[in-house]
Amino acid sequence: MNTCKCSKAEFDRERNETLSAQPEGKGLVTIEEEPIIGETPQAILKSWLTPNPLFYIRNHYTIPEWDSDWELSLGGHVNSALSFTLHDFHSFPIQTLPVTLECAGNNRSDLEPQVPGNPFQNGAVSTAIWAGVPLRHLLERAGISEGAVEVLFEGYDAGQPDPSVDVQPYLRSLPIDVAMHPDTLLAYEMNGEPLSREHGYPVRLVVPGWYGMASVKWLKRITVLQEAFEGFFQTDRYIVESDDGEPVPISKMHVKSLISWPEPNTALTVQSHMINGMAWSGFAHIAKVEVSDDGGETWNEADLVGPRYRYSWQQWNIAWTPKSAGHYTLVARATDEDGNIQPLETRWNSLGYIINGVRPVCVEVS
Ligand SMILES: Nc1nc2c(c(=O)[nH]1)N[C@H]1C(S)=C(S)[C@@H](COP(=O)(O)O)O[C@H]1N2
Ligand SMILES: [Mo]
Repeated sequence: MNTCKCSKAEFDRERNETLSAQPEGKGLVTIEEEPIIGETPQAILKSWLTPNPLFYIRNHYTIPEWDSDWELSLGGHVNSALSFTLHDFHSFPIQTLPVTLECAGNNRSDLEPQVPGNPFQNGAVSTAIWAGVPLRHLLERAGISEGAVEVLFEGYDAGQPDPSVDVQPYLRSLPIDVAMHPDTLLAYEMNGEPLSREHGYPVRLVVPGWYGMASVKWLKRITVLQEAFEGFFQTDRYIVESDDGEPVPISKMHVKSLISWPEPNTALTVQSHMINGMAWSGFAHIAKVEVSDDGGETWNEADLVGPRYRYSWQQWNIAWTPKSAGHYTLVARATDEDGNIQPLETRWNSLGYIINGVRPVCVEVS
């Protein structure tokens, strides 16, 4: 397990560095100004849904500019190429779905040794009720031709993903079966509001259960492919190495939990406290969450509370009364209904993805 960031000075320095970049009154903790990247302050969340202004933002490039006549084109290996205006989108029946998005690099700052990349703490995960049109309706209208294997999504945003690489749009593909899944959405609303510019206005992809990189924002073009796509964001990024050194693309979110309260280094007294947090998995419902106050020696099962949906995180809480004054290391670990258990240790990888090992929260009880 990661060692606790137990020294108050060490912890304060870390947090102040991030918070000092945060404009007064704004909720998101800024990681980068341009392109905008910010994480959710989990401790102030009072609800299961993340309010839109507190939903984490992860952009690779500057937010693209809009003219009024946006259109989404759908072509490639289809019977008839089509294009859709926002008006066309509103003519399809609306589908709503609560979905948790987690950036593959969430908790990167916990990795030891450190790796380059956005130094997220635990805030690059948020939940919204998305509304839009299942992608399959558009694909069915165009008609997928024989031999198609993937669907490629292009955003309006573009730039150099790395100084050594040419300017290119944000491009990601999905296997046909995922693209045709009834829950894969082309979303135009988030928590009942039109998508904001930060989150992909006017229409974005939402791929439930997958890490956030799959949910392409500011959609411009959808292309049905006869071959697997091998772009930068699928071959140079969003991959981890398997045990035999093979690159494996990242897809579903691994089982994970976070402690929303208490925050690290909270000063508590010897009385009953309600520890609470969130747990999620891209593979299945959360089956249980266990909490330990001794760094993982002994565990107690928490209550699963609040709404329970397939693709959104699960709230949990547990009453805890410390036996005496002293120093405690609180940890939570989640298990999903497929039997996946959140590991005690993250599998270190050089790009810093899938950081789902339990995260100790040290508290002082007096
Ligand atoms: N067009 C486009 N789509 C994108 C990105 C991007 O940079 N450009 N970032 C991806 C990544 S890495 C994540 S984690 C999610 C973040 O979505 P959010 O900013 O709405 O939280 O968007 C994904 N979709
Ligand atoms: Mo991400």
